[in-house]
Amino acid sequence: MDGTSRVPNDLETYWMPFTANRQFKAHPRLLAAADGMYYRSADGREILDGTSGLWCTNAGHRRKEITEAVRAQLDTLDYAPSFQISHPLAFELASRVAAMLDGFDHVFFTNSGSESVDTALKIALAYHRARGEGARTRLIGRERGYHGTGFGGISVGGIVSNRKVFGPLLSGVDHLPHTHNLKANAYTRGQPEWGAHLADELERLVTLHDASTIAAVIVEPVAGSTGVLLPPKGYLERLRSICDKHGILLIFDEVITGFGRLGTPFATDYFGVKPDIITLAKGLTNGVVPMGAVVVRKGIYDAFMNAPDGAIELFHGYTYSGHPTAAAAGLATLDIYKREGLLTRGAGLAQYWEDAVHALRDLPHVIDLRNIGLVAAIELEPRAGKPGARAYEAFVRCFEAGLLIRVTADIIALSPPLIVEKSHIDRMFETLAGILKGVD
Ligand code: PXG
Repeated sequence: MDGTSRVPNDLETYWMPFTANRQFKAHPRLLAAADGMYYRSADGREILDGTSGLWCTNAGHRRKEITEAVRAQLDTLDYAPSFQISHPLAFELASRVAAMLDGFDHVFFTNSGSESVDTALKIALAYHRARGEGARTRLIGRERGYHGTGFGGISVGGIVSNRKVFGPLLSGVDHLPHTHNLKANAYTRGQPEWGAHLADELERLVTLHDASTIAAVIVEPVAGSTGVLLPPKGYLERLRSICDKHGILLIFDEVITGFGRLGTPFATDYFGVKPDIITLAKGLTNGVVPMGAVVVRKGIYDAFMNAPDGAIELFHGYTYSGHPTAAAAGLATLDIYKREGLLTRGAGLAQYWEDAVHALRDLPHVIDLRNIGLVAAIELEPRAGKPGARAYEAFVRCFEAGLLIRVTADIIALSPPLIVEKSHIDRMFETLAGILKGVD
C-alpha cells in the first residue's frame, strides 16, 4: 500500500462532523492509505481496522474490483440526471438489491443513511395517504436509536445531544423505551433473555394516540451507534405483531446491520422478522462511493401507482439518486460479497469472535461485554464526573498502538471488515486487552 502522506496546510478550516474539533486539531489523527484489513496513518504506521471504517468497508479496503468498476464508469458515463431520465446501472443495482430480500420488490436510491431514513419515513407517510389513511402521520422511534442526522432521523432518533439544540423537530413523534439493561442482561452472549415485554410499550402508545394516527415504527434491529444494543429474544417479533394488528408499517434501519454484519445478509434474515421497509447505506458500496437505498416490501410501490397517467407518484428524490459511479461501486461490491461468501462469512467466525470478546471479562473497568455476528461492545465503568473520558483514552491509545476502535460514551464498539481472519481477531483483542490494563 502506498503510505505517501500529504500534510494538510491548514487544520482549522474544515469543520469536522461529530468531532471535538479543538481537541482533534490539537492532536490530529490522519489516515493516508488503506489496504485489506489495514489503514496506514499519515505518520506511516499500520493500523488494524477494527470498525470497517465507520461500519461500512465490509469487504475490506481498496478492493481492486470496485476501484476498476468506478474507474471504468467514470471513463464512460460520469453523471446522468436522475429525474425523468436515468442510466442502466441504477436499474441493475435496484434489481440486484431487491433480489437479495425475499418479499421486497422496489428500491429507492439515496446518498447516505440519513437520506435513506428520511426517505423511508416519507414513503411511509405517503403510502398511508395514497391508501386513504392520511390521518396516519405519527412516527414512532426509540430511545437510544440513531437514524442519521436529517430532521426526520433526529426526530425519531433517541439521542438527546443530537436533538436538544435543534428546535421542535417533527411533530407527532413518540418513542419506545430502549432495551438496554445491564442489571438484567450484562455479559449476555448474543440476544438477551430479558426485555421482550418492552415491545408492549407500543401497545401503550397505540392506546394513547390511537392506531389511526400512527404511520410507522422505526428501529435499528441492533442499535449500533449508541453502543451495540441487542434486541431481547422475542422483542422484534412482538413489535412486528403489534404493527400488524394495528396497520402500522415497521421500518428496520439496517444501515449498519445490512450486508453481512450479523453473519446473515441482513438483520431481517438473522432474526426471521420481516419489516415493511428497510433502510440501507454503508456496506452497499463498501463505503467507497456514498450511496444509500430504501427497499420496500411487495405492495408498497403498487399503492402509489394509482396516480393519474403521467403524474409523478412520489415527490421525492435527489440529484445523485442512483449515481452512475455509486451504482458501479455497488454492483462490484455485491459481486465481491457473492463471490467470497462475505455476507454469511461472519456466521462461521461468530463463535471465535464471541469467545475473544468474553475473554475480556476480568479486565479493569469492564462492566459488560456483548456480541452478535461480527459486532461487539465492551462497556466500561465511566470515570466519576467524566463520562466518556475513559473510553476516549482507550480509543486514542489503541490508535497509537495500531488498532482502530470506535467509542461512544464509555462503550467500545468493534465491527471489523468481514474478510477478517482469526489472526486479526487475536491481534485486535490482544491490543485492546493490553490497553485496557493500562487505562485508569
Ligand atoms: N441509520 C443508522 C442505523 C446508522 O447507523 C445512519 C442511519 C446515518 O447514516 P449516514 O450515512 O447519513 O451517516 C447511521 C450512521 C458510529 C457511527 O460510530 C455510526 C454511523 C455513522 C457514524 C458513526 O457508530 N451510522
